[in-house]
Amino acid sequence: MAHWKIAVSALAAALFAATPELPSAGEAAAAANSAAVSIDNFNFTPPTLVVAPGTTVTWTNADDSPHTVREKDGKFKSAALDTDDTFSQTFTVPGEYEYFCSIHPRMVGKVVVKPGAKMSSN
Ligand SMILES: [Cu+2]
Repeated sequence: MAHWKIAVSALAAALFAATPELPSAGEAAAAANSAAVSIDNFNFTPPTLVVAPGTTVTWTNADDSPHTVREKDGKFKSAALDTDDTFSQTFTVPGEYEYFCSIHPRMVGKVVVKPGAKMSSN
């Protein structure tokens, strides 16, 4: 894991070196801070999403059934999402945010906000 992060950092540094205007690594990370969760077949995918603080997460309902995204303590909640509707939430405070679908409470997911987390598309 540590080696992977070093490799990514090195790659990022190489990319920045080739760019005329050199953003700091922090600025580059902030600019890229978005992530997606799909709601499909009564599942949140990925079920656990790890993001850096400042990331905007967008849920998209790919199901024919309506779903919601509701944090277990009510920190955020969407309206009912019909097919192809989206809901976005920006996470600034590190922590673990467990959420569920209030229409189908067995549908659960989690967003983990962790400083230094790299963008992940899986
Ligand atoms: Cu649902």
